[in-house]
Amino acid sequence: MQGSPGLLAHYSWLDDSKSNWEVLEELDQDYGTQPPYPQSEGWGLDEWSVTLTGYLYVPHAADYILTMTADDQFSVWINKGDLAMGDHPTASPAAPGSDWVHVIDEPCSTFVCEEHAVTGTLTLAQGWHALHVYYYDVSNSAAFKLEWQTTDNSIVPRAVIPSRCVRGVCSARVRDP
Ligand SMILES: [Ca+2]
Repeated sequence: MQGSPGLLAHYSWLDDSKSNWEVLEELDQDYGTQPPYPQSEGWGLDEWSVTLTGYLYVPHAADYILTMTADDQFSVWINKGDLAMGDHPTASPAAPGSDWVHVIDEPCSTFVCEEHAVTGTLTLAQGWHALHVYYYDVSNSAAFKLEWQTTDNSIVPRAVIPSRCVRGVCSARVRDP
């Protein structure tokens, strides 16, 4: 898989009133009460999102537990089969026949949620898998962390997914779910 370590991050405030793209290496981010980019550049404190897309390298075929710790709204999808990035998940659950698995889904039905962990488990083959992560800050502080481990903790111990195991891609079809 070519490209730099990290995932392609699309930051958006108020439906792309402001937006920016960058490669995000660390899947453990704490923005405090600030927006991802300076308020002096027009970014608001709240109601911003980041969509991370790219590929995840799975080192061993195994059952994996993913844990996302964040506030407000977040989701994680993994494609168990198709490596094409054209068919991003657009709904929950993914369309019938799709290989996208909605591993983690936190819609934060109370509007604003305190930071908390949500886990999902799935079986993955060794190799690259398309990955799609969505985070939305409604208000207050903003942070997210994405960890993995195998159910047999001796194979892949719980840790933040390392940047060397993810690759971003450039795609005009990347959209918020
Ligand atoms: Ca928040």
